[in-house]
Amino acid sequence: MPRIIMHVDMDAFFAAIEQADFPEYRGKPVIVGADPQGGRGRGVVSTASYEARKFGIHSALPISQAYYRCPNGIFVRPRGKRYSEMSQKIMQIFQDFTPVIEPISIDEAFFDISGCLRLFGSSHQIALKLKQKILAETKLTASVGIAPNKFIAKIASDLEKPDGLVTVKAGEEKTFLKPLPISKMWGIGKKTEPLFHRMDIYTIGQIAETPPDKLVSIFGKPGLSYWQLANGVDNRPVQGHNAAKSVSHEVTFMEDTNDLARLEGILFQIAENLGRTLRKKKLKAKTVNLRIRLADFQTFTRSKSTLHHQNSSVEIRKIALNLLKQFNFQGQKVRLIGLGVSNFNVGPGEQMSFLNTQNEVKDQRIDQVIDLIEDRFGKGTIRKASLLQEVFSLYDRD
Ligand code: TTP
Ligand code: MG
Repeated sequence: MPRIIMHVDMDAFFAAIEQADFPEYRGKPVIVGADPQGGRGRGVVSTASYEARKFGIHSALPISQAYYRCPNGIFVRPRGKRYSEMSQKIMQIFQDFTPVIEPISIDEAFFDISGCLRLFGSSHQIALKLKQKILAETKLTASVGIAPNKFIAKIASDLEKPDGLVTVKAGEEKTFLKPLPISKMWGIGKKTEPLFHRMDIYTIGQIAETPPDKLVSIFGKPGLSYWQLANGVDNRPVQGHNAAKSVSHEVTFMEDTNDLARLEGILFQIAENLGRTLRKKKLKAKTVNLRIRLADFQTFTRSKSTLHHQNSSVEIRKIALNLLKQFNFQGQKVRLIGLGVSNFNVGPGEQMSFLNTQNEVKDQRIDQVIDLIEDRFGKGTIRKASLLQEVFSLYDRD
């Protein structure tokens, strides 16, 4: 069954909030960022309204340049608290549609809507409903991309901005990607792009047609990802905010052992439990990880991924025993043995149920999303988020 992934990204987020809060700014070029100081200001543009983009103003442009390009524009300092508040409000609206959302920055998130079509008809209708709800509750517009995977959904949401809605159906992935410039690909930035150009490759379609081993010989391991993405293949699951990343269990021996039958017996038991846990949580895993610590404390992990996600104890056991068989004990005894599974997808039953459940559950989930956003900001795991934090602390006018 092909998945249906939705990517939502707010339009000109900070600037649109300014226009929503101050009606006199609507329809006008609004530039959020540093103080232009009559063209002598330092610092950069955070974002610009679409009216301002017509003057060539965009995120990260020096504010002096922005002033030069549009001296009559409305220049405002960022109001970080207000933008966070609106971000939370939007994430809350997303929550009304699905519990499985993956926020990836202050104004965008992925959902997996594979399980919810029965309730709402089509993915197109779901997207329209979501956009309407966002507009009604925040006076902001969002752009939506719908596709069989994350990579294409993200590209699709960007294509018809602002207020866009682009759907790519299963089977149409390659045709959709073919004419697009390589700069649209994840992972291809200013350094990698010229390498492709040197190979006379300018479109994603051309990457798809290049033999993968050639790409690997030039770009290393990422070469294979480029090739897979270019061919419309991307199996990454939408990671719900409370999704565990792995489940594992390990045993440390009182006395080091080289009794293979005993090691096998332990793996057998752990595999049984892991499979049961996965099935209970309606999760499937793609990767099985065997961990072994030898008598001299050297610790090794050996992993094997299956073609498909699975939650069978038998399958986990088989893979674990195979990994054990191939392991080089270096003539040493074993101190610790562990087994785990990772690389989950969420089972279809769990993916989407429109959340008309108790408010309590909903509130809990919203809290978790907020925690997640804050976690991510704090740790700076997301480039944009950490950048935002800097912007906030520098220019916040609250
Ligand atoms: P984006 O979603 O990249 O941009 P946007 O929402 O302003 O415009 P678009 O319609 O193209 O999606 O970023 C979200 C917010 O993050 C943006 O409103 C301001 C902030 N931001 C910065 O402060 N600096 C930056 O360099 C970028 C890219 C974003
Ligand atoms: Mg945006």
